[in-house]
Amino acid sequence: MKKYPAIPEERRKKYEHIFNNVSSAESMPEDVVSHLVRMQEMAGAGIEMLSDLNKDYLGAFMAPFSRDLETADLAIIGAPFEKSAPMNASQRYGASGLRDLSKRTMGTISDEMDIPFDQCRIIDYGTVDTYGQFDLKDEMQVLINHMQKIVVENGITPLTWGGDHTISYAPAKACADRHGPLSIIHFDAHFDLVTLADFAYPYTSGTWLSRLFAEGAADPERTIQMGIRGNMASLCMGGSKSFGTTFYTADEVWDLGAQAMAEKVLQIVGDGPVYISFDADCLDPIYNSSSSAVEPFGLTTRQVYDILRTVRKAGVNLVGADLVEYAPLLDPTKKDGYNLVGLSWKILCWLAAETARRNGEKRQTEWAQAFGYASL
Ligand SMILES: [Mn+2]
Repeated sequence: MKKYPAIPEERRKKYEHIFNNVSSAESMPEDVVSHLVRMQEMAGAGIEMLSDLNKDYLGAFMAPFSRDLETADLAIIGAPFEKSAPMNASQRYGASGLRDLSKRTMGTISDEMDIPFDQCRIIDYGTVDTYGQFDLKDEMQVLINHMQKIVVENGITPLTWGGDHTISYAPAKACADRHGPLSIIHFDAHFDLVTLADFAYPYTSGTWLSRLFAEGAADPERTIQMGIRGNMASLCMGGSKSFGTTFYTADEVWDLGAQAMAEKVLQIVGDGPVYISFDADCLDPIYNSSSSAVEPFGLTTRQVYDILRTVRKAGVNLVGADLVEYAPLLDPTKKDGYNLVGLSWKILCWLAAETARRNGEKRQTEWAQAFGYASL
């Protein structure tokens, strides 16, 4: 049988040379290379540092675990809270589930994003243990105390993983105490504007936002809610009318398109401190059904990301963010978790850049632990 002609020897030799001698780093962007070189200098070992092989000693997105708040600028914090979810669906494992998946994602740095670990000193604060408090409000008080220490006393930017939506009150209140009344960019199927006249309990997943308004910690006139739909929406629309928030139903977000939606967001939020609260149930069940309040006809991860990156490019003063309501036991394929981890990474990159801007300088994350050899 006649074979197709061989690759000319000169070219084949070149490929052989590349295979044996040329590092992938030679064709990578300079900032990515310097980041990898810096990690290698901390005893890293190539590709192994990017995998999550036995990396329990590293935190979210491979950030170092630390509670040394004096040497940190940005903290990823787990808040494992689910007493207020309509059905306890396993939101208490949300943060640890996302942390685990975050260590398996690779190569999501895009042209628009700087490497967050080269922007500021990032730590994974770990998961705040609020259990052992039988009363929900005592459980919240534990989280509030941690957030006050992290954000108010130490000036650290928080990225918080829930937990059900109740938890958002604690980091948002702390951000407001530090930066002044917040503008909230709120993605949710629900308004979360329950009042004490509706339900006389101090902290619930439906009360976090209305409580922030009542305390002057967030401004309804600078708050925009997107993805609203479902039966509970019509029930709670009164809260939006009373407080005066701007909201867009999921249908309206679809009709407008991400670009036009982002422009509306920019008009509403203005130049004040901005906080993003992302309830996973804003997404269509195709993208997330691992919540306790699943609503069809929702947003796509692409829509949410496009809205956020357009707002980011325009420039707002982002001071904190949370992603809540992920219930990993309802996510056997981990698809929903990866969607949320992907959005978390984009928001982390954004928060890191904003933190560097507020610091007036770039600071590099340091890893006390050696990469590569310690765990294998
Ligand atoms: Mn919510």
